[in-house]
Amino acid sequence: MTSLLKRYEKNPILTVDDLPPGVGFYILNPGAVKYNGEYLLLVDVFHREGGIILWIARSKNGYDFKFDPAPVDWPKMPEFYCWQEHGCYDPRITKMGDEYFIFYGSHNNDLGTRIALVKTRDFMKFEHVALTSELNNRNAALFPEKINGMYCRFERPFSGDEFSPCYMWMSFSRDLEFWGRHLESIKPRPCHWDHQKIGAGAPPIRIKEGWLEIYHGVNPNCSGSTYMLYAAILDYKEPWKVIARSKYPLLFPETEYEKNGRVRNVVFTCNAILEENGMVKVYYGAADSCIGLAEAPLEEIVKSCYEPYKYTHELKER
Ligand code: M1P
Repeated sequence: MTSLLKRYEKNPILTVDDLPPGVGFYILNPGAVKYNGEYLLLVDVFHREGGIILWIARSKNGYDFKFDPAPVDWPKMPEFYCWQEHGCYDPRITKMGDEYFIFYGSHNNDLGTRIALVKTRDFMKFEHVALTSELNNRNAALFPEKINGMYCRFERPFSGDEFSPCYMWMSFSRDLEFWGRHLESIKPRPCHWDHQKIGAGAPPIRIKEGWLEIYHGVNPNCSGSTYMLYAAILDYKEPWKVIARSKYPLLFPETEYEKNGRVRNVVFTCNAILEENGMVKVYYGAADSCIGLAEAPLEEIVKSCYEPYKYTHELKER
């Protein structure tokens, strides 16, 4: 294995078999947070009745997780939006003060996805905040601090079909409902594996160099796409400015459970946790089917962002 992030030896840490029998088909892409002395994963579950629901799994040590007996009681979308939510997925959790804000993909089977926001203080009761985007936008991740007095987020609008090139934008808000002042942010890079489409992974983590963003980069191939994780460091005050960026993926599909499943060759994260000892825990969906954990020291992730690109195209004489 050559990924910089090292997989937990007992991966996958959760599969659909850890849910009560017969509930769902696949689990994936959890939001992750440390709350009240526990690690919580807010997990996407492809429910057998149709739609994607969210279900919490808890752990004392960050490695051994157990699902709650019942799914999350997710708040209903208010009728005045005239938007029917058939599924909620890819939750990204950001703590601000005593509240935890969760951006997620609000999915309508006929129309597609918009970004919605829910908040909680205790991971028991969840409160709707707003439907916050137009159609065909997702991968929203809220910064844990205001930037120039405004809430700030990554978002990932896309046009055309799911496979059209698209990338990360930032937007700003005074009230968490209406978002504007859109700015282009991290973009695909030619000649790298993140050259087709990219989207925010974890909400940014404050580090001494600025902000650490772990994002996914997608590379198309003749049997689908490969999803990999990369890192970028952003300027603290002007986070749309990329200071450094990992040249090589931090994690790419190498194991059986990442290469085979509902969607092949996917590693996809919604939250990373920086531990007090300097380790970064990345919880991720594998092949849109189960959940893995991979870790690395923050120092090494940062160093990888400043590494020169060593690729050389050597033409050998025959
Ligand atoms: O199937 C891989 C991923 O595809 C989508 O990601 P993106 O928005 O980058 O295209 C999402 O549906 C995600 O849930 C899924 O894991």
